[in-house]
Amino acid sequence: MANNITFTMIKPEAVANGTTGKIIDMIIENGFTIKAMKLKQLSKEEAGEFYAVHSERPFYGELVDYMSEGPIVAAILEKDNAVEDFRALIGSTDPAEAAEGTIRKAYAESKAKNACHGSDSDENALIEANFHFSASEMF
Ligand code: IDP
Ligand code: MG
Repeated sequence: MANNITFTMIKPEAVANGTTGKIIDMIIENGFTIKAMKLKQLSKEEAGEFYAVHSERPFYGELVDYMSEGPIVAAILEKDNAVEDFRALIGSTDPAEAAEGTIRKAYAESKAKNACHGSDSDENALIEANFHFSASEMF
């Protein structure tokens, strides 16, 4: 199933401001099947580990604080070409550059608080899915 799954998080500000349902609707309307989903709050340690690839970037501390400030919705999504198609659906990191019809164009507040995560490769999708879910939580 390697190139058929991706991992997403609806980020804390989007959960807090009530857009979870709208984002899930967009995900399903665009042909993704939910294989796993849960509401959870990341500790600072978990957020730091999840985003360890960015640990040398100037925004890393801000990113770790933000991603652990409240609950997120974590999910594994299935679709042919899932990683690429989901990156297209979420849009550019900076909502000012995100295309019409994308999740970030509709719901991101800023380049930092941008509503939704999407894996950037098949390899990372599997790593991220296994970071958040045990086998018994995947359907
Ligand atoms: P992505 O989420 O579109 O893959 P990445 O470059 O992997 O973007 O960055 C991870 C996350 O870090 C972004 O989604 C955003 O929340 C945050 N981020 C990225 N660039 C900046 C920045 O320049 N300032 C503040 N936060 C940023
Ligand atoms: Mg990324």
